[in-house]
Amino acid sequence: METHKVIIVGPSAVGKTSLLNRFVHDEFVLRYKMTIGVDFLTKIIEYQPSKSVKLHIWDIGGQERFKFLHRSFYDGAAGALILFDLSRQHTFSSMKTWLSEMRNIMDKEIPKVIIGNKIDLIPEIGRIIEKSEVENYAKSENCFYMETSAKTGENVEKAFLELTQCMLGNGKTKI
Ligand code: G3D
Ligand code: MG
Repeated sequence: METHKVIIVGPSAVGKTSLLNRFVHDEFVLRYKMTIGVDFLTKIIEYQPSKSVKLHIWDIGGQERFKFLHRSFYDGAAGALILFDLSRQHTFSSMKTWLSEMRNIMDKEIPKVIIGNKIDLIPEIGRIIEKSEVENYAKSENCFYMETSAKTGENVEKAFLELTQCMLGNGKTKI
């Protein structure tokens, strides 16, 4: 089976590890220990009826602060999820920094999905970042935009599916 490397990036505490655990193990674990080092998990995804690939999904872990280590993290990645936290305004701008840094480090363009995570908190706290603003930004960066909750599982599978279909050129090859 084909294997592709996918990376999950973004500022600290936006839910990267939670999203990965929700997708791979279908669980939400409260009180994560801070992830130490770079870790990856594997999951097989059916991206078209009877067509599957294996994803190696890398979690930047607690190394968000040690940006000089990033090159090997990005090496060979076929797609990326870039997260921010819908409940914390400043994570939207740090996510933008992440994206531009990623473009500087990587020598080729790869499919990217921007994720606004923690959508489950919106009914409680309201929208603090305009959806249209994020959508416009994503469009200008040639990225998809999706909103997820690692807590409830909303859109988590969809986000990985969207990215995988993008990576494998689904749509372009359809007749
Ligand atoms: P990170 O890997 O990006 O650093 P984590 O983020 O996955 O460690 O998550 C950081 C905190 O956000 C955790 O809370 C986690 O439970 C919470 N979280 C992650 N995803 C969601 C979500 O979709 N909804 C809500 N409501 N919370 C989420 P603690 O309190 O353990 O720091
Ligand atoms: Mg983490």
